[in-house]
Amino acid sequence: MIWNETKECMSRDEMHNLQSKRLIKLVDYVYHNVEFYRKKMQAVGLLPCDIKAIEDITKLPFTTKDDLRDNYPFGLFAVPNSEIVRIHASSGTTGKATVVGYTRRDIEIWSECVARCFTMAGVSKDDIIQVAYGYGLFTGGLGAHNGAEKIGATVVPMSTGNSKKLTTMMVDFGATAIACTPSYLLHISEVLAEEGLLDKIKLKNAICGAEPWTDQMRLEIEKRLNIRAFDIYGLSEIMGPGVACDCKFHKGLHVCEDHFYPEVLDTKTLIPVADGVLGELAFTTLTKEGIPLIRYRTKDLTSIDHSACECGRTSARISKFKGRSDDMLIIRGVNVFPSQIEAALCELDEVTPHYMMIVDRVNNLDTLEIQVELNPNYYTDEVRVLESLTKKIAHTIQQALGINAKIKIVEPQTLVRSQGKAVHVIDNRKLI
Ligand code: DLL
Repeated sequence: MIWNETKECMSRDEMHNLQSKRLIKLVDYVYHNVEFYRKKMQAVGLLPCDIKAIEDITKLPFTTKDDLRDNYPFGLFAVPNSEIVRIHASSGTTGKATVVGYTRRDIEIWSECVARCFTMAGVSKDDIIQVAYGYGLFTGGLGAHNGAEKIGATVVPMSTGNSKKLTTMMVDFGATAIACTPSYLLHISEVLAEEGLLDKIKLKNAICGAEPWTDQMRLEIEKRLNIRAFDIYGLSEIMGPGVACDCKFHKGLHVCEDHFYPEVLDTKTLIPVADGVLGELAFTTLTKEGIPLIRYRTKDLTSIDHSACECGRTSARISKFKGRSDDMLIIRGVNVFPSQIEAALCELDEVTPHYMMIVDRVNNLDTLEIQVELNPNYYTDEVRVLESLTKKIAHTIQQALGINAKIKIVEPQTLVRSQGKAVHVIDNRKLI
């Protein structure tokens, strides 16, 4: 089976040859089946025969989310609709939805990749796994579901929407694994604590993704639930969850690079950067039939490492994501990622990692307010204690971000809990 250890341990040379072979086939495939790519290649005088090895990938033009939107809904599909067995789509909150179509073989490969990731995260056929990503057009639910079934685990398709039912079933069914967003798992840990169920669960592993989260947040979740948590990455345009996942050493996410060729690009020149240098991640789908994408710019910021991992896997690893280039806020000229606040708050026992950033502009000056929730164990309404805690948080945030922020401490359970991707920023400047 493709998702077992053997396949992942192919040598770098073997991987290189496989990627080259697959890229040559892919370019020929898109040239003859997708008008968009044929025109793009013709525009730069490129023919399929010009691509002879994986290194030639840099000759090919990039693809962006706008290209998907401009060709909405099916314009980039490489097969007739009769070959497509499933459609997924992104939410489209900032424009038209981006639509992706899968052939039967695409679904099989997707399941294999998720199975590989879940195996890396310690899930086996003996596990009972609650899938608490949303089922529907979002790829999280069905993607995780198919991968877990492929391993032979017992899948409980919870989806999102009812945390109490989830925690009750977690206890009653003896669930040993869960797949959901990290922010939702943090919330689940609170519900379990409130209901006095923490010592009744059998949970061992969590596979969390779909949004950026820090190592500090991972350690917090692991401590609260006494489990091991793993980071799974993916995006609907490329496949869904299962593009990459971290192993028990947590030193970067192993990319399923026999199917998704990763490049990290300088954000200004778009030239691939060396290992270890931060840049924008781009993927080429080496085996996808439904909607193959060439050099798709993800906007996700990471670095790449091609050295072998302590776990023995030889696949390239991408560093944990700081965020997307379009998540980065510029506040008073300083670049700020919401994940920096999460990391800073995890250092403080008095507060929870829940937070909300409110960015505004007053008299042409950017202002930042950070609402932070008090840890219920430290609950106090003594003004002096709160004042000194506010100062302590402000200092920690100042050290982490390099700018001052107004800290507003709010009562436990005040900030909205998300069941899918968490929203941490209200940027009122966009409305001005
Ligand atoms: O979020 C697919 C997914 C589902 C991945 C479940 C993992 C688990 P989209 O809705 O298309 O697909 O959003 C993709 O989410 O470009 C990243 O910005 C972000 N993202 C996904 N996984 C991670 C992660 C799914 N582990 C976008 N860390 C991506 C940081 C992530 N960001």
